[in-house]
Amino acid sequence: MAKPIFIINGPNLNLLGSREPEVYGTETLADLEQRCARKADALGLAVDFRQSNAEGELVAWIQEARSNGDGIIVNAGAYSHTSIAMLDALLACDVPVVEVHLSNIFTREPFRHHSYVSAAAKGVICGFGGLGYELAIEALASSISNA
Ligand code: CA2
Repeated sequence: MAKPIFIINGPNLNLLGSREPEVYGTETLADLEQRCARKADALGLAVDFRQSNAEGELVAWIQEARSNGDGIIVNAGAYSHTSIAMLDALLACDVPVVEVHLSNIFTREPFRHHSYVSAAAKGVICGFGGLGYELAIEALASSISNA
């Protein structure tokens, strides 16, 4: 039976839409969730969309997705650049992982240019705002149907 795609969002993404629209756009996290649900529905998939500011909770959700999900989309926020714990949890997953960032991390400060998460990802999408989440769902849909 098909399992949902886990969409895991990290720290401060709950603030989307409230500040820095020139970097992160004007969509709120709730808007993003709705956008993902609509895209997944059109592709016959289900999504489980979550956000946490706590690294341990994010690790626990990745572990949950190992058995209860068909794939993972992860925007680890600032933990992308620091969290070996999230990397290890993702490396332990057999399901495909797509990393997403709203902004283009490579045109920003040098400390954002490296992401630990990328080493566990099948692919990385950044710089397309909320559209990046839809592209990630499409990419996973094709990985899942070819599995
Ligand atoms: O571009 C992305 O999606 C990021 O993952 C967003 C993170 C940032 O640390 C990464 O380098 C790139 C930050 C998310 C914080 O989002 C806010 C949105 C509005 C107001 C304040 C923070």
